[in-house]
Amino acid sequence: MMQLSLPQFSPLPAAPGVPGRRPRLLIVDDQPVNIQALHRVFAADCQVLMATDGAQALKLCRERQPDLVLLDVQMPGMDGHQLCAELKADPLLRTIPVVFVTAQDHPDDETRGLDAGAADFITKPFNPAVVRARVRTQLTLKAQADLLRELAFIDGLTGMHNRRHFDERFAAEAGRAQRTRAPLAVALVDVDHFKRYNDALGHLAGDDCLRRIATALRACLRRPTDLLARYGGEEFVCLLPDTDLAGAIGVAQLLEATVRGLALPHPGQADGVTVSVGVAAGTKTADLLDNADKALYLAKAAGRGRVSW
Ligand code: GH3
Ligand code: MG
Ligand code: MG
Ligand code: MG
Repeated sequence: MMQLSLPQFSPLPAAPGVPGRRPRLLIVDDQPVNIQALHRVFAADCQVLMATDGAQALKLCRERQPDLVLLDVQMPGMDGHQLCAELKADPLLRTIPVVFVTAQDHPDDETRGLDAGAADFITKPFNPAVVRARVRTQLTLKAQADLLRELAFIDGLTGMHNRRHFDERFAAEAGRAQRTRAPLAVALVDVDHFKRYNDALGHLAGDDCLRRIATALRACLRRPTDLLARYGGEEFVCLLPDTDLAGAIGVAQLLEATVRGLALPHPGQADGVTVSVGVAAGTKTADLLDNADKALYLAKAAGRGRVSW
């Protein structure tokens, strides 16, 4: 068998998130020999995922969130254009750059690929150094875009996700809950009598109190898909995919007990700083936030420092 000697490549940028994490590439092609050829180009410094059809590729994208997809056009079943369109229609997957790698080099094919949302277009047979250079460009752009998104979606006081991020994730998870009939739950957490806290101890102490509560709440969540965000001033929101009402009430009770357990002194409450939590869950997601808000009102009216639904 012919031995391919690879030219010296310049390094690929580190993937965003964990420092030093190798970029994760997904190679999709119905011909294993084509996958192998691309695998050789990236195996040394990338984490390489492989799929031989569109459905398998879509599943891997959902489960593993690759940093970039190298995509063949002609495949039986779901072809490259269809897969690209699916990725671009999914709010959780649309930021993954798609680079077509194809034997079709007619301008019409290229235009069709770019119109479908592809970031770039490489024709086969490819030159390994050119493929790497193009992938490097796309990975750099993706890392910069991820960083900007991260900054735009983080709350400055607590370091947790902000309302804007929550709204995006809520819309995506609500759509998924309706499609899959898996229940979605939300818990609204509101600090009790926080105006009195500020009035007695000052705003800086209030800020510090919110940071401590945020850290404690964050430690309560167990699943990687659970989301905690700052919803507004002294309100936090917890989004729990695949969680029914009973499960969400359990999480909410843990949130309430954890803040109580901090035993932060409160100027007007003998048992310290407490939160009230309103919970709602279901597959009908249109009224979910409204219902959680109504439940929160019930918790307040019933005496605060408790969970209602
Ligand atoms: P309730 O138990 O009914 O929720 O009473 P509350 O006093 O917590 O509710 P209210 O909505 O009347 O007041 C919320 C207070 O939260 C007033 C506001 O100054 C304070 N707050 C909101 N955001 C911040 C913040 O970022 N830092 C500080 N220190 N205080 C904040
Ligand atoms: Mg093919
Ligand atoms: Mg409030
Ligand atoms: Mg409050």
